Amino acid sequence: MPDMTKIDCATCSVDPCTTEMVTIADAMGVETAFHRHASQNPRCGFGAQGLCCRICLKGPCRIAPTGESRQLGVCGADRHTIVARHMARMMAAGAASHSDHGRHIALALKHLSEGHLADYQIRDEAKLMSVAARLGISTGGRDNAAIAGDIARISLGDFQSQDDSIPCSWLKAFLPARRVEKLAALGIMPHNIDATVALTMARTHIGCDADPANVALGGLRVAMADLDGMILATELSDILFGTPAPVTTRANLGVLKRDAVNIAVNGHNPLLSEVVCDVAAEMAEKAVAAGAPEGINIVGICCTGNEVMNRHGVPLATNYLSQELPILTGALDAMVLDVQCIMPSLPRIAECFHTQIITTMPHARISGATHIPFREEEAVAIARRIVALAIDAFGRRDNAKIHIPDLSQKATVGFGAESVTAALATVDPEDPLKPLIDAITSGAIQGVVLFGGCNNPKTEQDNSYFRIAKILAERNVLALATGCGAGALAKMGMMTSEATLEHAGEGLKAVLTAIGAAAGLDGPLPPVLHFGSCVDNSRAVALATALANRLGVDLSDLPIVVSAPECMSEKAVAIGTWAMTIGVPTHLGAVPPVTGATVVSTLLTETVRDLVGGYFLIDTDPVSAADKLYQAIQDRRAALGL
Ligand code: SF4
Ligand code: WCC
Ligand code: FE2
Repeated sequence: MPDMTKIDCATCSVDPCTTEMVTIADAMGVETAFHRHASQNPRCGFGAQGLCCRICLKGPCRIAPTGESRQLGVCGADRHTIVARHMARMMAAGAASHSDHGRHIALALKHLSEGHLADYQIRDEAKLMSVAARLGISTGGRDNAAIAGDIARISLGDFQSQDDSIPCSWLKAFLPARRVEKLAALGIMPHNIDATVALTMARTHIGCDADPANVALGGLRVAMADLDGMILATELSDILFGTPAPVTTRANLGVLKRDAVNIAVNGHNPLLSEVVCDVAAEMAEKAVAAGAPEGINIVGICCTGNEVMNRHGVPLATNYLSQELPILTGALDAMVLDVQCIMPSLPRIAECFHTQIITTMPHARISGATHIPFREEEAVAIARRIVALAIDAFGRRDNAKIHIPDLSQKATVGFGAESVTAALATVDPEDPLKPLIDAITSGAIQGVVLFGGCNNPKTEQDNSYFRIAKILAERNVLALATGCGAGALAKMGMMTSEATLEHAGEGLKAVLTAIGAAAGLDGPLPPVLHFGSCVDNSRAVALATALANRLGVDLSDLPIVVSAPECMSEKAVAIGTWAMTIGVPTHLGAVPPVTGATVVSTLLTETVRDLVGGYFLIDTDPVSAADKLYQAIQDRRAALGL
């Protein structure tokens, strides 16, 4: 590839498989995200501060962050308005993405309930019943299809209601009542996901909402719509595919097998990957006949990976930033893509190898990839075609090019509100949350941190997750993790009993050991519990809400914090914003484009605290970020009198 910027990858990642493979890519002249990152430097200072407006064709307008000259865009918008509009649009894009995924699952559940989807079943009847109870749907004497139909109808209602005095059903059913009332009083409880996304686009059009605080509040409202879409995506996926329970698997590129047909599933939506997993089991003999004695090996990347990892123990190959690298092993036969966080460069890299890159969704195509349109009505037949393509590709492997790093870490995954409650119930069946509350009250557990968000090459891949997690574990803070943060911590060996023994402080270690023993596990629970994909951040909200309701407090009173040390996507911006809006101090380790506007940056890091209880902590240094997160936990403990 021409004009490739050569890099020294010694510090591009703390993941040894990444540095090994990027070094090989560099030597081969194959450009990866790490190379492209280097070639983008230096970045434009206006854009980095959020001061480049491209909302209308009079622009782009670039505004000086200080001084008297060029203070306004052509239309008269000042830097605060420009920054606020840009951030609100990022939140809207995040909400649109998560809720597009949620809508897809809700429509699948609707069609299943109508008898149109022969290839899917309701695999988790207990979850169906608990969701029905939560949404106020009667279940007595009714069949599962009818109940599922009502659940789908209420879920799709969150995309349709035109009465803006009634909050979205899932938020109302899911959050503590006092949080719902508080946000409704502030005008930041959405009534309809799609309408809220559309309103955010409308209000940020040239010449509309120019009050930066008002625009930002609109951003909080659309971020809450993002949460609604995530909750329903997660809960309905559990009904269709099962609620995760603890399972031990492995993470990192060493999960690829020389003697198997390796298929990676990458993206977010489990509707396709679940069926690919089932079909692969059935087609193993065909792979053996094609010369792969170990059959078919499905591995995950990014959040589709997290979904099948947590539900079925499918090993995780890697997370977002290193998604190109499995191709470079020369042993990946196909990568099956659905939606979101998929690098458009994958087919270019695959050109140098035999790997089939397969796109499947009508709104997520990549030139150079093989497109096999996915339809739920024919899911099994389509999955069989995909697996057959992978088996064919296996026959075209060049064995001389195979280089699989000899490294993967054990990871016990499959957590969520249900499985944590089940594990706690082995200690106290009468009152499952009591052991956790007792541990927090006594200080054995100081608080809980949720790691979420992406990889961002502006910092060493996975490093901040690992460092913050270790520091907080030593200080007896229990960690949950989702998305690419979970991928990072799984790859770094933080999801094992051994990690508890090595890194947890005495109090945390004792609690995790007691629960592990009561639950009949081999050892202590891990210090970092894998809570699933990005949409599964709602699982952490479910657990926090259960704790808040049990204690009779609001979410903003709990000693819980969120950390997104490598946030990158618009979805991560939306997630971080709703986390802060439901009352949680939220750390961002990549600086969002707000620094050019003091009105917006002060609002999001300070003023908003008085309104909703949560706030953003922006810090690129993992050690001081860990200190700030710990201090935020201590502030909450002190306010609770602990
Ligand atoms: Fe410039 Fe205003 Fe148009 Fe933005 S909306 S590009 S500031 S004229
Ligand atoms: Ni969620 Fe971030 Fe990964 Fe994509 S998959 S990269 S938004 S954390
Ligand atoms: Fe994700």
